[in-house]
Amino acid sequence: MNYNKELAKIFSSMANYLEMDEASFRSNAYRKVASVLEMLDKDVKDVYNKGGLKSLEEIEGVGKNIALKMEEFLKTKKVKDFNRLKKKVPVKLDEIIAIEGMGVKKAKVLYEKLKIKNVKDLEKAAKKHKIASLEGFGEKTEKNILEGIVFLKRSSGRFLLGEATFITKDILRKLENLKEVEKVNVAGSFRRRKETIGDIDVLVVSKKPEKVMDFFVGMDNVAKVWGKGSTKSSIRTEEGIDVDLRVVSAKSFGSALQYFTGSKEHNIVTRRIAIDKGLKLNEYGVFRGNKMIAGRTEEDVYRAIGLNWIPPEIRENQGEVVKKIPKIVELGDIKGDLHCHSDWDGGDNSISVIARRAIEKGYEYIGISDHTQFLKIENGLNEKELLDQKKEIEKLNKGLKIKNLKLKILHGCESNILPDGSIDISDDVLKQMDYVIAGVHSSLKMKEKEMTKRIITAIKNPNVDIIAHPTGRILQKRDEYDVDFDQILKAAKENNVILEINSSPHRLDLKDSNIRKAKKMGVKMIIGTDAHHLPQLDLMEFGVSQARRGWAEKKDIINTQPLDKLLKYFK
Ligand code: DGT
Ligand code: CA
Ligand code: CA
Repeated sequence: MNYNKELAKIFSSMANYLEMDEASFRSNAYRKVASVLEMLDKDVKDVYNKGGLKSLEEIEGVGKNIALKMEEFLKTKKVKDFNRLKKKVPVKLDEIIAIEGMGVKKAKVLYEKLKIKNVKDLEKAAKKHKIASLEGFGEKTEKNILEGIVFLKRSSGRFLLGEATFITKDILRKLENLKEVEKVNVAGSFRRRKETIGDIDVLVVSKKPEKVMDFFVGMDNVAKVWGKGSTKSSIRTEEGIDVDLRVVSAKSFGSALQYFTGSKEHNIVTRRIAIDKGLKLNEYGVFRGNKMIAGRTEEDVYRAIGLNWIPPEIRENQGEVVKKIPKIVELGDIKGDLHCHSDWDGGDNSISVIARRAIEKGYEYIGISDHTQFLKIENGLNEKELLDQKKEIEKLNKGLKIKNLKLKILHGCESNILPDGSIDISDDVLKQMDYVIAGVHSSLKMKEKEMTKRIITAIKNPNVDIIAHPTGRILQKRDEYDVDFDQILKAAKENNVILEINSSPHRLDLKDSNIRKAKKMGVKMIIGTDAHHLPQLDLMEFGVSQARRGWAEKKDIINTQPLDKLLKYFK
C-alpha cells in the first residue's frame, strides 16, 4: 500500500466532510496535510518506523492530533474518526465532488434544497431540470453536471493498454524533446504491458525539475492538475487518464525505474531478497548500511541483489525471482502474420497491398484469413469465393516470385464454429486451403459443458489448424465464454491444434495465465493481429507483449518459424 497516497485521500475526504459538517477550521488543517502528503518525498511508513509519533509531527502541517490518526492508520488501516464522520453526514460527498465543477458548498445546497445524497440523485434532479432554478446554479451548471457525470462514468475505470499507448508515446516524445531532460522512461503497468492501465507512470532524469514540471502540467492535453511539486506531479489528460511524473537523479534512475515499474508484489519479493542479503533496496538505490552500491541502471540493481535483469512483462511475482527465466519471445522473432482480413470480406485493403506492407515489415509470409459465409455482417466468403480467392493468391505468388520478392502469401480463412461444433465451410473446400482458422462468433452464451464440447468438436475437425481468440473475451465489455479451458488445452494437444494469441488490444486472448498453461502443456500458439486495416498489422507488438507476459518462448509461437517449418504445423 502507498500509505502517503491513502492517507492523503483520507485526509482530503475528511476535510470535505468536516466542511459539510460546519467545522471548517479543522477542515483546513486536514486539507493542508493531504496536499503535503501527496507530494512528500519520504514514505510515511518509513518515517514512522524510524522515529515514531514524534517524527510524524515533524512533517509540515502535522500536529499531535493528526499524527495520532496517521499512526492509527499505519497500524490498523483505519481511521475511526473518519468512519464516524462519514456515518454522520448523510451525503456521499466523495462521489459527488468527483464531478467536474462540484464542490462541498454546492453539494451542501443540493442536499438542503433537494435532498440530493449521491450521484444517482444528482443525475435524476439534473435531468428533471430541478437544479437550474436553484440560486447560484443555472442552466449551464445543470448541463455541466450532466456532462461531468457522463465523463466520470467513462473515465472512472481503467484504460486499455491500446488506448493508453498513443497518449503515453505522445507524452514521452514531448519530454524527450525538452532540453532539460536527460532521460525518460515509462514505468508502472504500462511498462509491464498489462492489458489495462490504471494510470501512466513516467520517470525523468533532469537537473532542472521545476522546468520539467512547468512543462508537464502545461501540456496542451492536460485537463486537470492533481498536484505539482519538484519531484512529483500528477495530471489528468483530456482523455481522462491520469499521469504521474517523477523526476529522479541519474544515480538513482535504475532503482526508481525498478521500483515504479512494479508490480507491487514483485517489489515486495525483491526487497525481501535484498534484506536477506543484508542489503536495503528502495527507489533510491541498493544500500549496504549507508553505502549505496547500485542504482544507476536496472541491471545494476538486480545484479546487486544477486539476480539477472527481469523483463518487465513478467514482474508479477509468478516465480520470476526464483525460477530460471527462459528467453521469452520478442517482436523481432516474428516472421509473419496469419490473421489478416482483405477487401474480399470488407477489410480495407487488397491482398496485394497487404502483401506489399508485409514485405516492408520484413515478413517471410503473410496469411489472408477472411471471414466465411456464416458471418453475413462481415461479408463472409462462401465456398466459391474462397476458391476464387485461392486462384488470385496463386497468381499473386507467381508475380512475387518473378520479381524475386521473398514473401509467400498463404491462403487461410477465419471460419465459424457453429453451435454444434461444425464449420460453416465444407471439408472439401477447407482441405484446399493452406490453413484454416476457426472461431466462435455466434451463440456466445452457451453453458460451459456445451461450449466446451462445441470448441472441442471443432478442434477434432481434421481441417482445423488454429482456434482464433479461444476464450472470446472483449476487455471491459464482455467476459470469456463459459468454457473449460483445461479440456480445450488437452484436446488441442491431442489434435495438434494451435491456439491463437489475438493481438487486438480489445481482446488479448489468450490471457497471460492461459498462455502459461498452454506452454506448460506443450500446446503451440500463434500470434495474429486480426488486422482489418493496414495500420493494424502493427498491433503485433501487443500480441507479442501478451505472449511475453505468459512466459512464451520463441519455440512456443509458430509464426516465429521459417515458412517450411511453419507449414509442418498445419494438418
Ligand atoms: P496501475 O496503475 O493500477 O495500472 O498499476 P501500477 O502497477 O502502475 O501501479 P501504480 O501506478 O499504483 O504504482 C506504480 C508502481 O509503483 C507499482 O507497480 C509498484 C510501485 N508501488 C506503488 N505503491 C507501492 C507500495 O505501496 N509498495 C511497493 N512495494 N511498491 C509500490
Ligand atoms: Ca500506474
Ligand atoms: Ca501511478
